[in-house]
Amino acid sequence: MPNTPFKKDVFEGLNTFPKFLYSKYIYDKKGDKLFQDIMAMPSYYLTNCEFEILTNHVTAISTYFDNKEEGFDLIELGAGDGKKTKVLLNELVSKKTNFIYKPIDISQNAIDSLSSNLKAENPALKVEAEIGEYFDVLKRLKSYDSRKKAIMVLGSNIGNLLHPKAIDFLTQLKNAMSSEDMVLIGFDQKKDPQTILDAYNDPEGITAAFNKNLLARINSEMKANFDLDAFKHWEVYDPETGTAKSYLVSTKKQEVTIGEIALTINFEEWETIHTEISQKYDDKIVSWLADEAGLTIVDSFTDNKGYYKNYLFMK
Ligand code: AVI
Repeated sequence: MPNTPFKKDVFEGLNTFPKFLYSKYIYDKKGDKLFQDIMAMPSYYLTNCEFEILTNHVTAISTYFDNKEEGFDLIELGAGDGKKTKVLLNELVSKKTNFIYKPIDISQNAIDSLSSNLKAENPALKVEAEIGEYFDVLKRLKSYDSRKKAIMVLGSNIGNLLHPKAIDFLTQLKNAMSSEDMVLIGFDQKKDPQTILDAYNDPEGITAAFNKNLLARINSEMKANFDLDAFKHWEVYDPETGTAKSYLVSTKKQEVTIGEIALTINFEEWETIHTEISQKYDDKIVSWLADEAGLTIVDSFTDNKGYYKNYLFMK
């Protein structure tokens, strides 16, 4: 019987019709590396847009965060490699701000390399990293010390959640916040559908390898025999709902065995596994999500093209 959350989710997702797997399982060491490669692709505009926003609005954002005598904790959920956050960290350190940076990520690899990297680059910075899933961490956040919390969720990571889950996430964030706390969240915006498809379907096949890393992980961690070449990465975008969806499509009728969970799965030719959603937003959707969660939008910042927006919320 499946005895880990990953195994349980694989068992359930591949026994359901239509089949699905959760994108959070893409991120092992190789998945992290592939995501770094994605963020470096010019077609994956999200990274550069958010970098531009944080660079151009660093003074306004740090002024919102740093308005308390006793300082604050800067908590980042899903910290990744921290490239964008460094803009803000450098500004805060250069102003001798009283704060501790608390990056939180599901990936041990990401946290390890971020912590050593930050310490080397900026010895004056106080870092207290944690490993964990968003929802678990949010529960723990409540019991953090009583200083002001400035929370950041960058990279449009919220876009990997369906709206009900995103509302749940924002509600838990709100519940973990006190009246002076703030949260800055990145939301990728609706735009020319072609631009979005290009971001998730690069000709080099980096996104395909990233998506297929789910199968590679199942192969290596659960003694499975997925033939990665017999699946095709496929991206669709619905401009009406703003939802981009990733699939792995079986290019032939095939049988796959997953030894560790004693599961044999049959795929018809062109049968799909849905693997990820990457939601795109506009102001209306973000205000609706905020209302549902009991959060208020205090300010928002965008890039020159209006491709991406960071919204600042309080409760
Ligand atoms: C992490 N997340 C916000 C990325 C996204 O844009 O949905 C993951 C990703 N999937 C394909 N490319 C990047």
